[in-house]
Amino acid sequence: MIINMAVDVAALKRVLGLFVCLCVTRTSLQREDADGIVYSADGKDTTAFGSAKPMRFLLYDVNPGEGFNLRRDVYIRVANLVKFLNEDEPWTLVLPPWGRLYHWKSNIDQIKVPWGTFFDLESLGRHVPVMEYKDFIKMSGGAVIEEVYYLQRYKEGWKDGKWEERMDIRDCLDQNYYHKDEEGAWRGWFWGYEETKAKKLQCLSVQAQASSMKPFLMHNTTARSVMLDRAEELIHGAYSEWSIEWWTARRSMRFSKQLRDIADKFREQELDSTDEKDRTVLLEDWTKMRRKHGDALGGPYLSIHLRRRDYLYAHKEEVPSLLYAAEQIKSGLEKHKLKTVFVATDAPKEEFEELKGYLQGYKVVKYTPTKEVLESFKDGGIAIIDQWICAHARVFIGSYVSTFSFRIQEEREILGFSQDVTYRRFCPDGQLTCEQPSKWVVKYDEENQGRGLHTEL
Ligand SMILES: Nc1nc2c(ncn2[C@@H]2O[C@H](COP(=O)(O)OP(=O)(O)OP(=O)(O)O)[C@@H](O)[C@H]2O)c(=O)[nH]1
Ligand SMILES: *[C@@H]1O[C@H](CO)[C@@H](O)[C@H](O)[C@H]1NC(C)=O
Repeated sequence: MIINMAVDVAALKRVLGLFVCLCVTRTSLQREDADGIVYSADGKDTTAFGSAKPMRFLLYDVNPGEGFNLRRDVYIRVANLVKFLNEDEPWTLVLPPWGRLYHWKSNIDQIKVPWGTFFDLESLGRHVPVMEYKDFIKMSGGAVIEEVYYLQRYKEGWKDGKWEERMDIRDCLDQNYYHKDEEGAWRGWFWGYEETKAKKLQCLSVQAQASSMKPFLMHNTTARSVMLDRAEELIHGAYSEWSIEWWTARRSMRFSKQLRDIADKFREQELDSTDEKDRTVLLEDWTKMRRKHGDALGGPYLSIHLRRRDYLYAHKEEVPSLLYAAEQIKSGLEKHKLKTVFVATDAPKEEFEELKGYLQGYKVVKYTPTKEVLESFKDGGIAIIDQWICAHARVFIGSYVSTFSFRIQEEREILGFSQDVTYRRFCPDGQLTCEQPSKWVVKYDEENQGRGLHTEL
């Protein structure tokens, strides 16, 4: 049994809670005789409920059609729900294994991928207590989830054409995702873990922000493990009201050390870019990190995210030809007196070669993984390496409304780049200017040293 702890000494008022929670966690772990790992920074403020309440587990899943980068946004909503729950009850977020993603086309095994492959669990744990699904199985003594709520829309749509918060148990609109086995247990995808079953399944029609699930989870169910499927149905709530919570959870989503190391080594070898020179040195503990616009300089290269493939059809009007993309790259390089461009793209090899052909006289760099790296870190890991390298460039140009580009912009915002070298995108052919991405400003929760939610529900 290992409990991973990183205590923030500044949060003295939480020290008592820390010990209480440690006891809770330890007893439940020992009782189950399991070696499950809970990543948790401070055990949350458990003083209010002492050791009386046992740990509960929240699991979730997302519509199978959603891509990697949107899923990361859904995590933020669910993590903040767990953060809220922990103000009153100890809950651990069970991380849904990755797999079966539409864009992950490399011919390798990519299901049941744990979160630790992509993200730094200790960093996630500084926001809310988290654990991998396989540890949940060990800890709860089997792959059994007590209750699944399948979130869905309202059959009749919005009431009077207006969106308003509501949730009701309703008949399931879509029966295809789960079925009952001979013993009466519910079976479904469950991230590829075939042995997993649920004791109870209900459909819940929701129009709600994630935090509104808190009273339901506290008062309408006593199950120790609850799964919310189709969690993307929950929304964040208005940005004006929720931006601090959003950014706090976002900052906790550090990439795994292994992936950062691979990308950093590539930066150093191919792009003459190191954190010291680029002024992008990170503190291991993100809760202590505060950076201002302009603090980061970035490596001596321009980076681009050029989304192709399905984007050519989905956003025909907004995607430039390769030739016109090259024109924009050149003008960016010249403006910033750079000679090197790093290209992140989902384009086939021929398209990359064509683009390179238009950029003679410049150094055009792309990251190509070795077979071992691809096998260990999968398509998701390669995407993260690309994102991390893009995030450290002196200037970044992204693709129109791509969540892949958005995640890079956020990373740059956290690193402290000035906004005019981050929030830029490729314009379609013939347009010298076009509508640029909206600028988001990283927010810190000063009262709580960035450790989470401060508003009362
Ligand atoms: N390695 C790598 N993969 C990419 C790149 N661009 C797109 N992809 C792949 O294509 C997927 C794009 O979809 P996502 O961004 O995940 O998901 P999405 O929500 O559909 O995002 P967009 O379609 O870009 O808005 C990524 O997850 C990657 O698998 C890139 O520059 N590098
Ligand atoms: C939760 O319980 C309350 C109180 O019994 C009830 O009014 C409410 O409808 C329940 N919520 C749902 C979604 O069933």
